[in-house]
Amino acid sequence: MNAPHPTAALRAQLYQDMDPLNLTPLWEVLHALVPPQPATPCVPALWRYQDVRPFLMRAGESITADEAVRRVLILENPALRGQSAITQSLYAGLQLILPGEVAPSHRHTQSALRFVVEGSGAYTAVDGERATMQPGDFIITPSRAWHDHGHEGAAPVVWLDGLDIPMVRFLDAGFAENASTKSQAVSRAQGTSYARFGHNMAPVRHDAPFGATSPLFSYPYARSREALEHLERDAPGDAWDGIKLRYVNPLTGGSPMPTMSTFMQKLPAGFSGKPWRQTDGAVYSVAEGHGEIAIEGGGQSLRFDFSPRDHFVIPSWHTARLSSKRGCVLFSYSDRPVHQALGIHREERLP
Ligand code: GTQ
Repeated sequence: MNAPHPTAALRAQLYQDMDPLNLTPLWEVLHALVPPQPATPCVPALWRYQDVRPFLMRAGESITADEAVRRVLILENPALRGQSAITQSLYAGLQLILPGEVAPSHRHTQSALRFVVEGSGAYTAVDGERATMQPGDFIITPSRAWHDHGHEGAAPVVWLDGLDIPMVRFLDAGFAENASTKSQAVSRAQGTSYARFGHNMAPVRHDAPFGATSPLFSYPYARSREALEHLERDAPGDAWDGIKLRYVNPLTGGSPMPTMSTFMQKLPAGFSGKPWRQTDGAVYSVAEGHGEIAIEGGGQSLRFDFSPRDHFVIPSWHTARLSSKRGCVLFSYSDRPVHQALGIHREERLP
């Protein structure tokens, strides 16, 4: 029997002796800390709406919007259970509001986006102005803006909530407060923000009312879809994305929120896209039609067929490829503006 290697014993003793001082050797973890390429713990996942909807409706029978404050089922990445996260930086949930309900007014540091999945007639009120929701509308709740949701229509309304909750938690920078009234007072007519900022024009004397966030807090589906249809007819599509547009803050041309980019794309009938990968993990909501997403990464290769109102996530630096036999429309969001602000965004379009 050989004695333990003297250096091994020396090291083991070092680790043990310094441990109470909360000291640990870099050389044991360096490779994992500075990986040769992104090594996300996240995995690809798909939530079929037909599977999720019954649980949303049961949530509707189990708790009121008022009691829940926000009646939401969180879409948790299967590899991040318990963390309320769909990627390391992003949160996603499906929120249900029933006729006559109010989700009471509050505000927080976290930015939120809504993408309307089912039903119409609910509204989000932001800073004194209501935006009525139709399926496919993209709505913003800026950081620190008071917001409440209500529903004066006749059938359940469900929307996707996309928030930067994990990012703000990582930075330990979040503040929140509840309003003293359930519904904020309406101080501006519906459509005022759209008239001011939604027509490639802006008030001559304005300050950005929400700082770095878009002053346009509702982007109606009818307008986005019209643009995509027009481009599908009259302009060449992209071999990776089909016809894809990014939503912009009209005052800056940048992303609508400082922490999240949002996109809408149309895959023409018969589209078979080329593969790509990007550092920003992305969450998708299927607005219309059917298609297929193939995702490779982390030693796994998966394919999901998707249908309207389904949701799926493509983790960072996973290779993905979209296709659709009969055409479809997809909404998506990611943390791209943060990658870009830090100068670390990377995208690879593969042949
Ligand atoms: O509507 O304000 O899904 O604060 C999670 C946190 C929705 C909201 C969520 C929130 C909200």
